[in-house]
Amino acid sequence: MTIDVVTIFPAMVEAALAVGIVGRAIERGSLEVTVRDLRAFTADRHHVVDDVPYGGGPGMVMKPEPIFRALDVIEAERVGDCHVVLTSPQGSRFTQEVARELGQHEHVVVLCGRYEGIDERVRARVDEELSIGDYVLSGGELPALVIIDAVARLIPGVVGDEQSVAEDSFSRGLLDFPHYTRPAVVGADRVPDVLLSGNHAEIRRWRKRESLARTLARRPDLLKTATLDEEERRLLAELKELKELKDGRIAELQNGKTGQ
Ligand code: 4HQ
Repeated sequence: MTIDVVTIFPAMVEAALAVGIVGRAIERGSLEVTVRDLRAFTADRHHVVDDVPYGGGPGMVMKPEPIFRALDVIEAERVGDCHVVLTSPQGSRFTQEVARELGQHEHVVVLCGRYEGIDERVRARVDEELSIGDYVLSGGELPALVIIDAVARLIPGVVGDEQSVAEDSFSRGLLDFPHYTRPAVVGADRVPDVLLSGNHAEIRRWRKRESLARTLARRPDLLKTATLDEEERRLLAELKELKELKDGRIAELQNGKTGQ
C-alpha cells in the first residue's frame, strides 16, 4: 500500500512517521509513504498556498491550483486508482471500520487542510472527507497521522503480534480489559488473584467479563454493534441484571424507602 500526504508542514509529518511501529513499517517496506510539500506545486516566486476568502471575512483559504497540481503529479506517478481523502471537521467520522476500508485501497492520498479551510472546488477531486473527532485543530496533519497510524497497524506483519491486533478493543467492538504487570503488590493495591492463578480458562473469562463491564459502564453504545460469542452474551446479561439491581437499590435509597 502507498500513501501520499500533501501538506505545508512536511517536516512535521515526516518526524512523526519516522518513529515507532509506523516508522518500522516504512523502513521494512510494508508501507510506503511519500510526504509532498504543497509549496512545491505553486507557480509563483513566493510559493503562496492561501488567499483571502471571496465574500470577505476572517482567515485565509487554501488556493485550489497547487492542490490540483499535486494531485495531477501523484496520480501520474501512481499506477492505478488513487483514493483521495480530505481531513476536515465536516467529514464523516474516522473509525476502525473506516481504517479497515481505507486499507483495501492500493493508493491513498491524504490532503491536509490548513487556515480556515480549502477552496470548495477541491472537493470535486476528493473521494472521502474524514473527521477524527468533534474538536477544532489547526490543521489536517495530525488527523492524517492518526489515519495513517490506524491503517498501518492493520497491514499484516506491521504489529509484531497478530494476535494483539485481532484482540484490540475496537477490532472486537469492545473496550479493553484491565492490564497489570509486576510487582503483584503496590502499597495496598494487589493484582487480582485470578491473574496469578495460572488458570487460563478462568483468566479468559475474567477478561471477557471486565471488557463487557467496562463497555457497559463507559460506552454502552458500542454494545449495539459488537459481535459477541455465546459466553459473552451470557456474561453481558448477568452484568445488566446486576446493574439493574444496583440502580434499583440506589433509587430506593434516594426515595428514602430503605432503612425506614
Ligand atoms: N481540522 N478532523 C481545520 C480539523 C479536523 C478534525 C482539519 C481543522 C482541517 C482546515 N480534521 N483544518 N477534527 O479540526 O479532521
